[in-house]
Amino acid sequence: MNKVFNPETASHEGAALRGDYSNARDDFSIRQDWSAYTDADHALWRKLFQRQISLMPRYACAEFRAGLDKLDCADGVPDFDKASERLRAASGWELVAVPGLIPDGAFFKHLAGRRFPVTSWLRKPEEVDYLVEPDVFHDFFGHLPIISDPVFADFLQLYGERGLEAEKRGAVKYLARLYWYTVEFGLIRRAGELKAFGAGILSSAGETPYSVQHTDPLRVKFDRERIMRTSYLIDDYQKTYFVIDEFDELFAALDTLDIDAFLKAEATKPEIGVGQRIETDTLIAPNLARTA
Ligand code: HBI
Ligand code: FE
Repeated sequence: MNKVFNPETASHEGAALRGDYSNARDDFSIRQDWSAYTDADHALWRKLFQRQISLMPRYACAEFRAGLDKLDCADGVPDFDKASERLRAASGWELVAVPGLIPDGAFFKHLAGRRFPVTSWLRKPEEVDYLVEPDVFHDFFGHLPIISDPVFADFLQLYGERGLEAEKRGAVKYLARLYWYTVEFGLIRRAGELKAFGAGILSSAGETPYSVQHTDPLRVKFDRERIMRTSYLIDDYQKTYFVIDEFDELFAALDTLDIDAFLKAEATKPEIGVGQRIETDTLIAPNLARTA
């Protein structure tokens, strides 16, 4: 998610834990306080979980599904300490609880240390279908499963490292686009079929089938420079998705990125709009919709 952190406008209404940065440590982490979740929270989690899990066999990549199995989180809002143990065993990552969006620098530092910041509060029942800021369902269900894949896990750590570097050079905006179109809204092609791995897709009941099957959005073969020049929407389904074939492509894209060279050459070219197609795009067709 890519909204600028602003404690002045951070929401204080609603569930006990929402948007309360007052107890946050210097690194913006907090204690999860699992006992504060209500029965209604756990019931809402199960409802969200059941709706998404039914979509996963058809729309999520195998690595995401394997990671989700390991996290064992069907029964209610998960206990972060137990989940950290499982993630540590799978790929050497853990999670830290945060009150919501945190500043870029703090976010990058956690990723560079193989800690994924997970928002602790859960949306309200009237928000089941739509939320602009991340909550615990988006962060946990959407992000954590794929982090148990070793290649993706290393890519995300490297993103944190390169993010810290980008911050010093005033290039966070371009790194954030790479994150948006991969970690949040990435698709992968497997045996000619599109599957999703992005957290923004896989935590959304509507965007999960939309991203893979709908004929409206553009699907473009992964292209680092192209993505870093493309703006994005935070409050609607994406108009463009980028497609990889292997998670190694993500790691390599960051590993070989020369931030200064990008700023000098690519960043001076015109910005590419959401849903805009350019000449060099390799387009990829959606999966044909079949009845389940
Ligand atoms: N904070 N909790 C949280 N989650 C995010 O996804 C997040 C963030 N802060 C900054 C941020 N994302 C992005 O702007 C960076 O990836 C650039
Ligand atoms: Fe996210």
